[in-house]
Amino acid sequence: MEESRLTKTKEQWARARRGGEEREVFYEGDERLPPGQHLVENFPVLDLGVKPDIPLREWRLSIGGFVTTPVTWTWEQFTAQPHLTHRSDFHCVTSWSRYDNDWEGVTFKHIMAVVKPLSLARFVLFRSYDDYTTNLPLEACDDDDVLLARQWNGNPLSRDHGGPVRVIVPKRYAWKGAKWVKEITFSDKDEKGFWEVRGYSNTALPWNNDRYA
Ligand SMILES: Nc1nc2c(c(=O)[nH]1)N[C@H]1C(S)=C(S)[C@@H](COP(=O)(O)O)O[C@H]1N2
Ligand SMILES: [Mo]
Repeated sequence: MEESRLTKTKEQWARARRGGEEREVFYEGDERLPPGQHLVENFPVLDLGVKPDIPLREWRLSIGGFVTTPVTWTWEQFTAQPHLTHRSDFHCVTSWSRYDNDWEGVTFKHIMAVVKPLSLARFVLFRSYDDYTTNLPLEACDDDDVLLARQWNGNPLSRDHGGPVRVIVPKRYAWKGAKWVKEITFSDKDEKGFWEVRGYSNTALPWNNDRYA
C-alpha cells in the first residue's frame, strides 16, 4: 500500500520521540483530559489515505484463530447480535481528545461468549478493509467498554469514521480501534500492527502519556 504523507509524518514523529528525552508532558491537572491532550469539539478523520466503501450486502466480519467456534457474520447476522450503547471519551495520539461519544454496537465480551477463546489465546489482532492492523492483549479487549460499533451519537457510523463497523477501545489511544474492521484473530503471540511496527507504543495508554515505543 502506498503510504500517505500523514503516515510518513507520523512515522517521523515516532522516530524523533523514541528514546523519550523529547517527550513533552503538559499535564495540567484536568481530571478528564489525559496528559498532553487538548479538547476538540469536532471529530477529525484519520486514515491511511483510503476510505474503503463496503456495501452492506458484501460486508463480512470473520472472527477466528485460537477459538472454539470461529464465525463469519454477514451484516444481517451481525445486527442480530445483542447491541448496547456506551458513552466514552476518544483520545488520539496526535493530541486531540473528544468527549462524550455515544457508541452503539456489539460488545467484545459478547464476541468472546460466541467464539469462546481457547486458554492459549492471549492476544488479539484486528485487520481492516484498508489492510490496517492493530494488536491488543486479550485482557484489554475483555472490558465492558470495548465495542464493535455500528452507530455514533445515534446515527449509522459514517464511512469516514469507519463504517459499517469499527472497534472502540476507550482506555487506549484511538489507533488501537480499527475502522472498517474485517477480521479479528485470537492468538498465543503478540503480532504488532501497522503503527506498532512504526514506532508507536504497543500498550498505548493515554493516562501514562504512553505514545511511542
Ligand atoms: N482501518 C483503519 N483504522 C484506523 C486507522 C486507519 O488508518 N485505518 N487509523 C487509526 C487512528 S491513527 C486513529 S486516531 C483513529 C481515528 O478515527 P477517526 O477517523 O474516526 O477519528 O482510527 C484508527 N483506526
Ligand atoms: Mo491516530
